[in-house]
Amino acid sequence: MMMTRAEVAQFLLERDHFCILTHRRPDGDTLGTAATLCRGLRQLGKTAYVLENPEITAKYKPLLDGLTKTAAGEDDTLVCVDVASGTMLPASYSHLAEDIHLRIDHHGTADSFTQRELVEPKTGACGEIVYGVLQLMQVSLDKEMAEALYTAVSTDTGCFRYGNTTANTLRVAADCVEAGADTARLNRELFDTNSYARLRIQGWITENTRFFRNGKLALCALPLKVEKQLGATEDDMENISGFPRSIEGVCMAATLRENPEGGVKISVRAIPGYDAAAICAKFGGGGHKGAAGASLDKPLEEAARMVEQAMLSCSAL
Ligand SMILES: [Mn+2]
Repeated sequence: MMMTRAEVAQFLLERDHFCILTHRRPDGDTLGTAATLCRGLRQLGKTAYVLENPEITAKYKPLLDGLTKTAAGEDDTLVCVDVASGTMLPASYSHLAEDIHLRIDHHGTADSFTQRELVEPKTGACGEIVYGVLQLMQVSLDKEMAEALYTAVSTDTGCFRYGNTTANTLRVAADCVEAGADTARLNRELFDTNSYARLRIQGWITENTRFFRNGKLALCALPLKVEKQLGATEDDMENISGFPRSIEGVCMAATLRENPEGGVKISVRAIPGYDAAAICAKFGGGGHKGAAGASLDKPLEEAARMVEQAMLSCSAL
């Protein structure tokens, strides 16, 4: 059942015990939104926790200080945030998928899988939706809540640089500043800090990216053994596919990484006028025109040649 923000506010007000669920490989939006909702519900005198996500990385751990628990209670109302499908839940609590009472999300392509849903595909970050609901419930932002909310809206919009940034995103961010969020510190930690391993990976990509069509198309095939040699963890690799696209003149870039279990993960990034999803669709994947992904059960170099062909045939320019 699809619900409006007002109906969701009413639903939350009527209940007292909450457990909030986040998605696997959790990002700033799912975790920041969960922390915001949890703190907002507590401000109203309710019992609320975020279910511990085993895949949380060090960068985001402080957001959830004092907010987590390890198992959902019998009487808990289960709310998931920023979770596009049941398969997006961490394996350790995927069994809860069918019991979720409410899903708050902004993924338009998502399958409906919960009893009640508030989904706004045009909203830049899930945090904006939850903040809108909390405002209807007369919750007022405090500093901790504001820093969690700012983390949600800033990370999903690439620090307000991506096309999903709206006037509302910026208004929400302004509210966070007014409520005391230290946005300069958050921006430095979230967007202006690189691990040494990540910089070494970027160095390798810089040296080894191949260019086609006068440098408009780029492809980087990153062997797993290079990731290991340079000491990169998944945390260091977050959003790495955006890096070759950021090279001057590159309109569309594909990054290929080897899965430890075999096969290759393809991520394509593109600027307007190019279609990353069309490339990935050729390999059974999908996504948006600007960012898409696919998997290919081939050795790295063979996969690279196939992706190169797909990029050349899809781009007339
Ligand atoms: Mn999101």
